[in-house]
Amino acid sequence: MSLARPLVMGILNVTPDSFSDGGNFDTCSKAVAHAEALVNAGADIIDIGGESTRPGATLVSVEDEIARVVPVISALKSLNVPLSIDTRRPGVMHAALEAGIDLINDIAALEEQGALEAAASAQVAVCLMHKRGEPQSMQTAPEYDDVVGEVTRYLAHRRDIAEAAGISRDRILLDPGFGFGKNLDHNIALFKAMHQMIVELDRPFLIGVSRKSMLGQITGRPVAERVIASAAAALLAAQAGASVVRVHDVRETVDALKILAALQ
Ligand code: 7PJ
Repeated sequence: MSLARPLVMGILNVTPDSFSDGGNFDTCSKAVAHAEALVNAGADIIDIGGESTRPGATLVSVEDEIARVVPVISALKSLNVPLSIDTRRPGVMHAALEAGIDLINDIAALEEQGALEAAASAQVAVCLMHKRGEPQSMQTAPEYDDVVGEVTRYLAHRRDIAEAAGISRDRILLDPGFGFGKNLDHNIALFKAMHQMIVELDRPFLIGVSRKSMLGQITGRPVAERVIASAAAALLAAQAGASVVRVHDVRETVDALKILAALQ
């Protein structure tokens, strides 16, 4: 995958609505239709997630997560677009690799027992993200002495551990993890330090701020009205040197990045 221009990763949540559950045909076909729309809108990568990691989300079993994502991965192989799995569970990683995934996007930076080995067992890319605490409780008063320094050191450490486990440098992406155990001041400090962190860590960055509460806190808008704020933030991330932006609103982000490429 070339990172010569910033890539747009489209978010595909495979979480069943209300009463249907994982492996459900309706859930799968809706997800596939949404993925096709993301690709038509210009997505370079599709990020498939079967576990909600939003603040306060409830846990799903490994079996349910696999039952949700694997049929979707299999159905999307024919789209010929790189596929990413958003998971922190080694069991899900193995199943997704088997189904033909190209990138493991782990909000726990391969910390779970067996995750490093799972990722190293295949020639795929990995994204190592910083978070503090667990999604269920991480937004209750996160504290740092020096958020930029602490996140930078953590990512350097996980980068080195991944390399030592046999994942080659050119397959490693890093992510400061906006909103994962960070308050608005922390998120702003990290965003402003992004360029410096990319230079210091010497790895491509993947940035996910799409529709997140930090944008709601800045604009005062509810989640359904954060499209412009999200595209603006994706544009600024790309300008700061991010290699991949993870977004819900692909068409709008692609337009914003076209403007950046043409007018910068
Ligand atoms: C991120 C993610 C992110 C990476 C989620 C949401 C929460 N993976 N998965 N970075 N966020 N790498 O989209 O609001 O920021 S789930």
